[in-house]
Amino acid sequence: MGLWYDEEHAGISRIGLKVERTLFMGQSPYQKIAIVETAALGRALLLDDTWMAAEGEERIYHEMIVHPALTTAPRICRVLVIGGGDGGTVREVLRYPEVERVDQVEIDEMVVQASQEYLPSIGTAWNDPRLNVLIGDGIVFVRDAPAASYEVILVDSSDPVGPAKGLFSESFYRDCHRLLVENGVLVVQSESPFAMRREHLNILLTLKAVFSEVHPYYGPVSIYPGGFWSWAYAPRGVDWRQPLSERMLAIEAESEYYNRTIHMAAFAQPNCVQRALVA
Ligand code: SPD
Repeated sequence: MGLWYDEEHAGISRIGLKVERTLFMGQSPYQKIAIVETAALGRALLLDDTWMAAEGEERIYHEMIVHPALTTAPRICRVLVIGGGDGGTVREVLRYPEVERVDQVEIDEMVVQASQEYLPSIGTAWNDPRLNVLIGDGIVFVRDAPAASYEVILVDSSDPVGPAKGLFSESFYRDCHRLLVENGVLVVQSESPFAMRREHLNILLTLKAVFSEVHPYYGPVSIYPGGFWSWAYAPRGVDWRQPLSERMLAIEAESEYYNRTIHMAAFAQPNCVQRALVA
């Protein structure tokens, strides 16, 4: 049978992978951190026994959290990433030559250090001179940062429990709105529309209280509950339907999953979400 690592979801289901060996196990001030070698998907990161990223399928999640915003915002010189301590999100952001600076604010230094050591295939851009990694609380950072300092903000958090809970609050979204320039975009990971319907809708409705438009979009992530995940695109005057052709061509040529057709299709909304958003 061998050793299996299971994420238990809501006490009624499990997402399990066969584990060949444990590479890192630690307890930071914020959470339990594990990095394991799985038989199916290579090395994988878990926080508090919840799957975060696995080498064999992380590209879908990281391409989807980054490229819809980065192909549509007119200017993308200054990008803020909150969370994302495994390095996959900043790797995708730094594929754009127009990006001049990425500030990444991650609360848990141990996640960054363990990922740098054991997940080098995910975090391939740690040494990019445009990247400025700050260890600190994203909530405090956005509260104190000056208005209109970023063209794109990406929130690559864990689930809305424990250390990430405050990253789903209305006051946090208000600070993100203030930090964005006109014609800027905020994207947040927004849980599973099926396995975490209540959380997903709460995120969309909370964002809607702050941004005049909110557009959820969807894609597969096999190691997350439900296997089908979502992100929410909250623009200040940017149209998600208009990716810039030159940028799209360059990005889709090298992506595992993301392309123009996926971009357009991902924004199709299930009826249950549509109804909740107009109610
Ligand atoms: N259920 C897990 C949700 C985690 C989303 N963020 C993952 C971080 C990958 N960079």
